[in-house]
Amino acid sequence: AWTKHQVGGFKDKDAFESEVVRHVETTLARSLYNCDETAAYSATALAFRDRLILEWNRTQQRQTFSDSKRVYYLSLEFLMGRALDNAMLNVEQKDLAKDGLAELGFRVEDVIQQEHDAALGNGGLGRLAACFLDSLASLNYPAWGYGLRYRYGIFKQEIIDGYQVEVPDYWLDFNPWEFPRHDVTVDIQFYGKVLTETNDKGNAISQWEGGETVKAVAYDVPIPGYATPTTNNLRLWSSKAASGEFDFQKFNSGEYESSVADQQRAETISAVLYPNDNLDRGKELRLKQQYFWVAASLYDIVRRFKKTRRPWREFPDQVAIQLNDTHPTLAIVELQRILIDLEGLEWDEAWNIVVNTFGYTNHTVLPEALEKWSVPLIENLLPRHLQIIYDINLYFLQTVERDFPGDSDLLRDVSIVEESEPKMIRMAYLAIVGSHKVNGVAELHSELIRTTIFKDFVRIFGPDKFTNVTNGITPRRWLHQANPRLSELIASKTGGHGFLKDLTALNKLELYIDDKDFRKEWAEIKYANKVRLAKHIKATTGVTVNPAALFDVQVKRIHEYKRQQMNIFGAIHRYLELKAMSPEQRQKQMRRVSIFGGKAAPGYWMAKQIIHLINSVGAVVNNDKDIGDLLKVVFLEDYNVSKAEMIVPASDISEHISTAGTEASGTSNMKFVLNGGLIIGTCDGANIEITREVSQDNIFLFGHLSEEVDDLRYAHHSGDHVVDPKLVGVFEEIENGRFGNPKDFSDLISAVRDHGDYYLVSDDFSSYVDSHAAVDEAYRDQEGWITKCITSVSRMGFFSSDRCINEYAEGIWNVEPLDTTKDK
Ligand code: 26Q
Repeated sequence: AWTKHQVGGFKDKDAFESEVVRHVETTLARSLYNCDETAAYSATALAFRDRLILEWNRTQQRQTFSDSKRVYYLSLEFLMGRALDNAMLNVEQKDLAKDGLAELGFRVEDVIQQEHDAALGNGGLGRLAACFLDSLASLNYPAWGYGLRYRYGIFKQEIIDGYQVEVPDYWLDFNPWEFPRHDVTVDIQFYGKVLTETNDKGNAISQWEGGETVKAVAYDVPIPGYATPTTNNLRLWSSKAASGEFDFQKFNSGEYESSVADQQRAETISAVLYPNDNLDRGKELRLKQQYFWVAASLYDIVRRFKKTRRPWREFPDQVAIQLNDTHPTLAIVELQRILIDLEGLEWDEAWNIVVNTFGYTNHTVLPEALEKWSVPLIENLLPRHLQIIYDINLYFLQTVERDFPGDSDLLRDVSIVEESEPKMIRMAYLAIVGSHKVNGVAELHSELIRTTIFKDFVRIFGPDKFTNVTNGITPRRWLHQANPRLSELIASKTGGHGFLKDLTALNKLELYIDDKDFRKEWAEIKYANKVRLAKHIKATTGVTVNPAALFDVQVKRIHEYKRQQMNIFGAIHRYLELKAMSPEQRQKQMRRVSIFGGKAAPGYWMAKQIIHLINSVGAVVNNDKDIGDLLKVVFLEDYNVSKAEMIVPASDISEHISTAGTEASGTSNMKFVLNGGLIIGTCDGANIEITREVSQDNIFLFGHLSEEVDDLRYAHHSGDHVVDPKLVGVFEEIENGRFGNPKDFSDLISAVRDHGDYYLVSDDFSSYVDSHAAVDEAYRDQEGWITKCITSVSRMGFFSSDRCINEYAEGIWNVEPLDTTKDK
């Protein structure tokens, strides 16, 4: 058994306070009299960080001595958000910090807000990686994350005259949560050529030589688990010129500028996160990032394994590596290269080790997001890797030819090398061939990859290689941290905070469904969260919204498949209907606030038009005296993790309305329901499993099913495509100039009307509008609504990322938690 101050915390409030004061006066070199909120944040963060370090060291020692199998989660994105609030809550000392800071004259909530988000990710995939780290630590799994330490995270979004403007996110000015390890470096090679010789046994030996070298420097970030001493490590690599590269020869011989240029080129590798979400564009720098990070991580993993002095065949008993999408697929090739070229293993023995080590998670079926790299690009940058990829493909196709003789269509279809001009390497196929398990992220999605994009591989490898692990979210950040009052209310009814570690305990709430005081408190919490968001909306957009109105929220990356355009068309339709009513009739309508947020990839034209349309509609609707409180449309600038923590708890209904079959899972859907909001959504991704858990009565589903999508798309091109009449009415008003220059929005309209409506906006529009009418009716009955919300929350236990991580651990990694109570 442990006591709280042993788990990374402070002995008491005074101990905390004196550490804060010490950091203000020494580390920050300031006097207490000119300590502002920024300094208070810095000192508090440093104080908590100091406490984490001790458990972090102990955890690493414990994991090394126990010699247990470790999980390595390779992700190009970790969308962590803020660390201080999370650290205080995970060591269960936020109350202590609150009291201590109050004595120093600060409010803990204000201090927390000073922190800059760690925004090393685009959206769902990056946030999933962050939730997984929280669960791995909270469940005591020996696990490391490996990623890139981008100098610039996802850009900051400003809205100027209704348009998105991107501003760089320089976040490293003061970051107490990272520890540079200048002694942990790896030299990474690029370009060069392959020399092949024959050894004494007559075997060909290949060596990759020459080229340029860049140094990878490790930066470590502690990841504290909730209410456990386990503090895992996230290792982020930063690129630097290799010694010799910033050449003193050059420097002295007057080539100062070119020597600085070499250095800058090296540092460019980890300079910036690519801001595309669900889109692959084959840029060389992106491939460099991938190899740089993969090679440094594998070197590190192999070095750690070698210290155990075990034989190579035991590598997969010690190491599980999970590939977060295809971005780290080169790790498969790199490990094979290490084993055959550097360690001298035979191909088959090496390949066996490789396949048993890796697992691959697919996050998308969208064709434009499936990664491909051109052969000439790889050949130039990584010549030896291209050879190994060709060999992997050769041996793979030989087994296919053996098992399906004469099926040349099959050989062409499953080949890792696409026979195009130029030839392309299909990274997902390489990842499948080089892994022992492939998983999708929700049931429908896993079924779709088995039956569509990867169906041939199911024939070849059999069905057992393909599996599902439905995504989850950490209830620590997405309930306890984001919605502290709701967390306390739940704790008071379920017997303490145990539900934060076993989320199925939420089902005890259903016992209180008729408890008047409980329901009242529930409603008050939701209202208070809406008031807080209303204040934020007022402060940032100037729009006054009524917290008693129904808050209708869609916050996520802007993408045509996610259909924010359908949402804003729906809002326009609502506006037109209100305008057409008599004042008496109008006053009987439900009040709504339509809230949007999300970033568009900088080069994504359609997504940017959607943002502009939302803002243009807001400018008209929000200033229309006929409408008043009945409808407001707001776009919240710079949606990110810390904003989500405020927005999610304030929603009544949230929109998860992707074209069926396109959203692999979605995870914000889970966050909203967990915080007592309901969903309007399509039968897509995890919406389907949410429906299974909370029941059909507690979710507003609409639209066509994924089985129908192909036929509908086909029909659109057969000439008789008719746009839904309500949508025609919406288009007419846009084209009349009611929301500004219609030219600004013409591509949004023609995508639906003239270009085949690929995302089925028109097909789903009337059922979407009907479903919103059902939402209004349900919300009219406030008591009925609260019952739906409580019931839903009580049934959300399945969606904890703890459940999800346990499934990976058992079904894919074969790892077990490490007992933390048996310390020496
Ligand atoms: C690829 C190549 C080059 C540059 C960028 C990329 C790239 C970057 C990010 C491709 C895809 C992504 C991100 C994908 C993503 O976030 N997918 C989401 O993953 C979530 C977690 O599984 C799911 O819930 C979402 O449904 C899925 O869209």
